[in-house]
Amino acid sequence: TNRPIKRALVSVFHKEGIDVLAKAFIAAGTEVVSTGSTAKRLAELGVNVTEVSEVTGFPESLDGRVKTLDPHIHAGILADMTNPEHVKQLQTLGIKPFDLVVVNLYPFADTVRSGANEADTIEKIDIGGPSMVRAAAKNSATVAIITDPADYALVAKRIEDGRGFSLEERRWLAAKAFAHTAAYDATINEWTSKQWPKPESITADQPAADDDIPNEDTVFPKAYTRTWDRSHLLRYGENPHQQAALYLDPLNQNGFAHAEQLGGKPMSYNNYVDADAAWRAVWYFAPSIAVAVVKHNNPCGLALGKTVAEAHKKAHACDPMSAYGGVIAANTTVTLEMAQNVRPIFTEVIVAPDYEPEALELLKTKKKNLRILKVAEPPRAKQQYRQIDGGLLVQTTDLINAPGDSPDAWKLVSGDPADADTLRDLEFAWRAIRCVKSNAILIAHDQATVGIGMGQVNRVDSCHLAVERANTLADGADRTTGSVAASDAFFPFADGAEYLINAGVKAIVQPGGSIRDEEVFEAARKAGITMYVTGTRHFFH
Ligand code: 93A
Repeated sequence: TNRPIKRALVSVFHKEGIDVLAKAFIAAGTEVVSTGSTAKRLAELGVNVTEVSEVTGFPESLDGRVKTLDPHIHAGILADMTNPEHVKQLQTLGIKPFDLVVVNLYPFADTVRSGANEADTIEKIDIGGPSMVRAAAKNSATVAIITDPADYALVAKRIEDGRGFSLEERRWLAAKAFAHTAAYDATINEWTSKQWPKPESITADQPAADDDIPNEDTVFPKAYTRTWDRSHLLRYGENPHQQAALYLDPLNQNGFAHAEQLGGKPMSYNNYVDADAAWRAVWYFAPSIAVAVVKHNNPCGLALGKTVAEAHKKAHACDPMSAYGGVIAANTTVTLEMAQNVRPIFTEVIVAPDYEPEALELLKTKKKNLRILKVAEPPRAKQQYRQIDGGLLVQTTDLINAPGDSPDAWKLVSGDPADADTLRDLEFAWRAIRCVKSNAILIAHDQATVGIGMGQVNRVDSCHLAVERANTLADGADRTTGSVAASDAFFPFADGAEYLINAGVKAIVQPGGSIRDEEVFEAARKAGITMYVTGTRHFFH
């Protein structure tokens, strides 16, 4: 089934690497047909090349929009040379078949990324290229299609040794080519759907949508299918026996995954997971100055401060034992003072929008293994994806200002209205709870966490854990009395709330909504503590 490569069609945007092909074409005496600047480059490299316009008898026109879109080209690609009827027709039409097509598409994503204007971006939507790629991939019975410059060396070898490709190999190349054009179109689709939203005039003339159906434009997983650029292989995945790689979103180049690394060892898979969680956590508090310390995707300390150094000190004090080997994120420039405080603490990653030069210098020279990341922009991903076997779950991200986040929207269900300081702590706790894995209970004091109970399969265990952490970690000092508590979802029974009350918290904020709400409120009233319900929960699984 091997078909030697006698005639090739080459049309590539990026010309890098085609010298390898040129050498092979020359050595094997391959007949080469090519578009404008590709032909020019191949000729410079000594290839005896025929211009597409010579084959079509039609000039490249409309600013290059019409180059290869011509039956003289497409019949040559699509003729199945194992079919005698096709062979006969080509002869009658005076068209010669291709054995190989090499295409490298207009760089659409790069053009968007460069900030080009709309007209220039549209011009970089390749039409002729994908048509050739899809035609050649469809006709893998007789044509080999190359879209990946990484395959140039392979194809050069097969041209030179005269073997060409087997049917199996051509089919594999075709599958790769279809994946390439599908991802290319998905990227265009994502850009156009952002650029050209549905006009009011269409909405007005469409029948009313069923309220139960979520807004498709918001949740449809376009971003998942677009061209993600592989950045690099990671040493391993979550465990050393798992393989892993980092892929970058070409349309969100300022996101966390594109962080600039200013020092330290290469990032690992788990470093990325934890640092991303820490980075998201601190932005729930902007414009206040916030620092998060994260371990295993959960905060072991989160705090606000008048300075970033103070915020870090408070966050670290929540659970100094767990902070060992953690990830630190700040939502403002890391100062020298903070860097000095971080220095003695074993830390895997630090991430921030920027660093004072002396702070960076200190961290780089005194903590050689510390991975130092600088990220250009706060998180802005609007959708979250989770793979399940055989499918994909998509949801819009938990909003920074969800309904019920502001104390103005809370309902007092027990005790006196909180004074200003208590309310400030309650609001802090309510904001912080959303980055703690459910079931989450968080005890806070002075805009800092003092005890966090996370990831338990019942709420009362999370209450126990939060109280225990608050007190034992402070060397037995009582950090719960006079603190406030938040619960990410309602208390199904009064037991959890009672446990917190007995430990001494003075106020609790929780969503409410349990059928036993009254029992829970009653427990708070009996103890005379303040309880607010928000009406909105912040599960995080
Ligand atoms: O504008 S196009 O969509 N119209 C075409 O007919 C066409 N044929 C090839 N773009 C077209 N191409 C693209 O031109 C190829 O995909 C490749 O990226 C580029 C190569 O052109 P040149 O050889 O002039 O650099």
